[in-house]
Amino acid sequence: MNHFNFEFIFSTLHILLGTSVGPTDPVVTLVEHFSSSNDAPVPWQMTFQEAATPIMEGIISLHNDVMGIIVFITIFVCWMLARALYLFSEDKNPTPQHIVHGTTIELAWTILPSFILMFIAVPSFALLYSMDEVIDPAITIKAIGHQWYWSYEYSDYNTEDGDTIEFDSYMVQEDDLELGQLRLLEVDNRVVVPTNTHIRVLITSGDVIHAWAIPSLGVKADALPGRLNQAQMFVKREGVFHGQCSELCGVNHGFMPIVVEAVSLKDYVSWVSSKLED
Ligand SMILES: [Cu+2]
Repeated sequence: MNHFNFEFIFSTLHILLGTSVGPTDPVVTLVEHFSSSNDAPVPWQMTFQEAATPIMEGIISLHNDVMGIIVFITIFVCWMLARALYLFSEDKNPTPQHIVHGTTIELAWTILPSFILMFIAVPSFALLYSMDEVIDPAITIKAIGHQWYWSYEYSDYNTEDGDTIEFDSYMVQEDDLELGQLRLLEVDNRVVVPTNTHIRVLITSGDVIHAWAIPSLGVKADALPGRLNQAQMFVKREGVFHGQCSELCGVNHGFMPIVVEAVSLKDYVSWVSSKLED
């Protein structure tokens, strides 16, 4: 697991010390931790959910690179500020200098940051344009936002009667949750996709603005009425990926989650045929 999680650390400590504190059993927490992929938020989570697409891997690695640069800049600026404050005193600096400007230093503090920005811009734009690129998709899924649920259409498949795969996806209410299902994050009809396949998602809305977003897949696109937005995903591993509507869309905005289930191509084909038979 590549994320920093307080619960995990506490559980490990409890097991080492042979103590059990709090309502959660540390052993259960630990087992859960190693047995499930981190494709949904966990308590006290500090970093990203685990990446399942090349795009999300790129986002995380760009974030890490930029964080390194931020740390360097922050330390440098704080050091200069502290030093200037410390020396701005008659005791420490009885004869102040009268310099008000200097061409060399002004050139340096203009050009140097612009180089840092260019250094960040190159990988950032490369990532941005690769996110926009839809490479010959094998499957197209249409996600339509509604107040307050999502509906999906798989228009690649048709029966002789002209039926396609269309379904609504509602949140599972708290009272109906089964053991292991996540509160506010589980839906009655999941979006099933195959792994290692280029998938295009067309995103739109039937009423107000919503947004289709799944952290682990690196997808977040607004669903606008009368407009078709496009996103792509290439899921590298099987799993259940949780997301939420990410645009304030009304009172039940927090209750229209998104669940994508990535399965093998074989399982996907049998899912499609079972859906077409319905
Ligand atoms: Cu919404």
